[in-house]
Amino acid sequence: MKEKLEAIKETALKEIEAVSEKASLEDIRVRYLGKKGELTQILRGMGALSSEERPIVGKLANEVRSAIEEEIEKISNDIKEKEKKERLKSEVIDISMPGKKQTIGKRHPIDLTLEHIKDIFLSMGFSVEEGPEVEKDYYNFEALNIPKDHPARGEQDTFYINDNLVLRTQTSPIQIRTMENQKPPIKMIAPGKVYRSDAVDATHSPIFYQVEGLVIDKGITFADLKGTLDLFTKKMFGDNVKTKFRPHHFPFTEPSAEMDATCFVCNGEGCRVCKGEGWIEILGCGMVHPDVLRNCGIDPEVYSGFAFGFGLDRMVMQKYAIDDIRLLYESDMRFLDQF
Ligand code: 2U9
Repeated sequence: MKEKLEAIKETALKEIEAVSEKASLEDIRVRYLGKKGELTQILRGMGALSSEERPIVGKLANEVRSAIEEEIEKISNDIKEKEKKERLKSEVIDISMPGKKQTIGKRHPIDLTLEHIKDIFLSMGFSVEEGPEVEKDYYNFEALNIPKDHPARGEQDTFYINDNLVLRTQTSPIQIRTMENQKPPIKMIAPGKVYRSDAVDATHSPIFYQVEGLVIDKGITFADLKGTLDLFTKKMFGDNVKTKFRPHHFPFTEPSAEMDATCFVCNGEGCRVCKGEGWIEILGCGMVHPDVLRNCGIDPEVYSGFAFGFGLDRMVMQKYAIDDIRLLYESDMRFLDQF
């Protein structure tokens, strides 16, 4: 029996030493030390031994068990250590590798300019109003005196959601909604995104920004319009800038005008920004049409008002001498970093 125990010890230790995976160690442990293991079988057969032999064989069997257990423990630790080393090796951080640059965003020139415009009008007592970008046909066109056969209603200009809903082509519906909900006096600007089914080129984008304004009160005249818009232009482009008004036509204002300002770059001399003209076109404006007031439940015999509107993108492009509107929508940090 002694020889058998020695033989078990020798083969078990050899097998354990050759193992390189934890699972195989467990197999060996079960095979030798488990309930039906080889060593256990021997211990079970000890009853047949003489009383002299039993303690000697028992002691030896325990030594063999301890030797096998210790070897399993040792190899198991070796395997763990090896795995840990391999893991650390694979997780090593190469500190010589360049890191990922964390770029911080910037305020967009449209946003910066809009904030400036809002500040100017807020300082003049205007409120800033907002409205939906998906708008009822009535608010976008009908209430503004834009008849069914007006070119602006053609499919080529307007994104229709259905017969009654459009993507707003102007921010004017915000003024209509404000007039419906508030009693005069009203002094408001309506900035926001508008949509037109235009092909993209250097001066056109299907999405652009407008800022419109509206003042309604008793006794408002064209002189109020001129004074307000001249002051706005001076605050926006500089005190030296002069304005002039040319007659124009809009369905929602009567009379209507377009306002030009002397070029803030060359002071009216003629340069690249004003294309040699000395003047730059700033905005459209006019006295709110009596029919538009009536549509909103405001009596044109009691109240009058003026309105104006301009493309914010175009104003940004004028202010920063940008010659392509696409630059404002490409999110190219090389462009945006300049503001
Ligand atoms: C109501 C009454 C009147 C808003 C106005 C303009 C003139 C105008 C265009 C300039 C270039 C828009 O970006 S653009 O295409 N706008 O010239 N807009 S008066 O008049 C209104 C608005 C609402 C109730």
